[in-house]
Amino acid sequence: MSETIFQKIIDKELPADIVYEDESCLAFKDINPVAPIHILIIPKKRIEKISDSNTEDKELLGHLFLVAGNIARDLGIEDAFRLVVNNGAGAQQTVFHLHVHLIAGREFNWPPG
Ligand code: DGP
Repeated sequence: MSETIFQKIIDKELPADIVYEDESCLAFKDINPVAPIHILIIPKKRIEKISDSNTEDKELLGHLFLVAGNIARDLGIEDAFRLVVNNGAGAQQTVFHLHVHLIAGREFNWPPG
C-alpha cells in the first residue's frame, strides 16, 4: 500500500485545517469543499475503504460516526447535515484512506448525485 495524502496529514507532514483530533481519528476541512461546511473524518488506522474493514474495526467505525455527530453539534448544524462515504473508484473515491465526508450549509437533494 503506497502512502496517501491523508497519511501525510495524520503524520503532520502536510498541513490541514484540523477541527478535531484524538488517539484514533482526525477531522479536517476538505481542500475542495462541495458545501459551505465540508469536513473529512478519518481513522488514523489505514483502512483503504469501508469494504476493507472487518469486525475488529467495529468500535473505530462507530467512533467516526460519533465524532461526526459531535462536530455537527459543535457547529450548530445537527439538524441538517449529510455523511457520505465513497467506496471505490466507481463511487468517486479518490483518496484510498477511509474517510467520512460531513457536508452542510446548503440545500440537499435526494437521491444524491
Ligand atoms: P473522495 O472523493 O471521497 O475520495 O474524497 C477525497 C476528498 O479529499 C476530496 O473531497 C478532496 C479531499 N482532499 C484531497 N486531497 C486533500 C488534501 O491534501 N487536503 C485536504 N484537506 N483535503 C484533500
